[in-house]
Amino acid sequence: MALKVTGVGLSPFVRKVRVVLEEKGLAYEHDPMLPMGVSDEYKQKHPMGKIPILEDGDRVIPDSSAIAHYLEALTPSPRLYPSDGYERARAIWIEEFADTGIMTGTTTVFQERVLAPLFFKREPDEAKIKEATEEILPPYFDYLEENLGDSEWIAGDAFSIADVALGSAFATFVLSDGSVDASRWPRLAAYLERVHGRPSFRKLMEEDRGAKAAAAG
Ligand SMILES: N[C@@H](CCC(=O)N[C@@H](CS)C(=O)NCC(=O)O)C(=O)O
Repeated sequence: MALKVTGVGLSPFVRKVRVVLEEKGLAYEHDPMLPMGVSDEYKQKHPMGKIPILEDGDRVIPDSSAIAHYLEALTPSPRLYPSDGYERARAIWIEEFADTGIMTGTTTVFQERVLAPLFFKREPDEAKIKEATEEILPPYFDYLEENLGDSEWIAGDAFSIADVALGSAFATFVLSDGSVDASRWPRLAAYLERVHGRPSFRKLMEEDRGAKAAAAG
């Protein structure tokens, strides 16, 4: 069965899905569609016109979280959702926190530092970057630092969907020259190096850097 992902690779939600596919060793076709001016045909597949969607033959699944669940059922090994109920709930919570909490800060920095000059042809809004990096993100980093403790991964004892989602949100930040101060958040900084050092992330982050360089001309 042929799997197809639609959505530009620089999207953190598309990256999240592609990391899951890489981790599970699944081959797929990739259509790097931008989520602007999407066709009526696409809106029949995703009524909000957002990316990503996954297609598996005539099955269509919108939303990165729904797609990750589908891929887990399709290919259960390696497991990305902890078997223990509490750890599974924590993994799903951290995934949500990455997608809607961390992402509010990291996406703002990406929009201002990368998209504004390269695609919108305007100067970055420094006030928005300051608010994201000095007000929104630091308490979130404190929370992650505390939750990591001495663990290798954020939920349970193995790499999980929570690590995929956090790694993807932070990959957007790294691409925007954002960094986590290792003297203030040593566990988080080391953890992110661990996540981004995995072959799945290395491959896609290399592709991201290429896309950014190509856009910069
Ligand atoms: N909860 C969705 C979020 C998807 C999302 O917001 N995608 C952005 C790109 S990063 C998008 O399509 N934006 C276009 C729009 O909102 O119209 C998911 O996890 O897939």
